[in-house]
Amino acid sequence: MKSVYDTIQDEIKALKAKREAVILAHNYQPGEIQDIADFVGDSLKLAQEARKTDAKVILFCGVHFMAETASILCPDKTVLVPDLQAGCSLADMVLPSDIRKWKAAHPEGVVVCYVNTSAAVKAECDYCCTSSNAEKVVSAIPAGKKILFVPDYFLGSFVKQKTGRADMELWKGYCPTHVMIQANRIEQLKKEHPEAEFVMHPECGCTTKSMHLADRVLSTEGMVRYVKESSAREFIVATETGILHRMQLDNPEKRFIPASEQAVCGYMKMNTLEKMADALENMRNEVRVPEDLARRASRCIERMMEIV
Ligand code: CIZ
Repeated sequence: MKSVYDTIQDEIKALKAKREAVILAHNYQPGEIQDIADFVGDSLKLAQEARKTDAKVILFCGVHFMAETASILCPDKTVLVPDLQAGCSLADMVLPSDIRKWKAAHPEGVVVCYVNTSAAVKAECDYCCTSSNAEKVVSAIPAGKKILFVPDYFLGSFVKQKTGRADMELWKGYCPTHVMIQANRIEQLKKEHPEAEFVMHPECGCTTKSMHLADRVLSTEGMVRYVKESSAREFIVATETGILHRMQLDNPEKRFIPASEQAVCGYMKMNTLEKMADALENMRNEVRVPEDLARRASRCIERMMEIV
């Protein structure tokens, strides 16, 4: 039987061929967008795919900073997004002027920025990282060097603990979606599903309180891999709920329980099939990072790519 999305998905496929486009979708995108994408993944995997593609146009279904990264890595491509307003509250919690002030207060330090930052912030930073490689990036920085980590406090705390880097200062930003995931609800779910494995994202505000309950603290791509390889049949998943679509498709015989039904990113869900078709049809909503800014922002991204 035809789904309600079939007609528009067929239209997008035709437009994709006409524009010689590739569609990249983040793990948190609505299921119907993931279903039509050429690649679904975390920001690192999608950045790597953007770099490899021969397509002329990249339709990036995620949030703004991700499309900026694709534009920085692929200046010869046209990067489009379904909705230019799809931003990131966490990325908005630090400005380039904040980084300059912080560096001036700690001139001996190096700045590590989470990928959830604007290109303008990345241009002020020394290293970029994602949740899948933050530990590796921080560990690659010579011991004894002071590290200023922006903007996610919880990811920073997790990495600080894992690497034992006492000389690490943390910006106090947070992801409002991951903050919806509460420690007491996780305890309750663990009691209700004693056989379930519990996988948790390091952006969760309750990471410190709930970490002792977690089988693994992982990035989205790490979670996707882990639940596939594990012999468990049930999983409690503490991250944005969009990821459950991919997990369920990959593992139809397993059960996935969101740690919070409220962990839904409003920005990620601004993208729709209709907006994708409109962007491709009218070549609308281009994200292009100006050349000078792209050159400065690419330094910390390239450093990360060399480490991982
Ligand atoms: O790197 C990403 O895509 C984000 C924002 C989270 C994750 O763990 O994949």
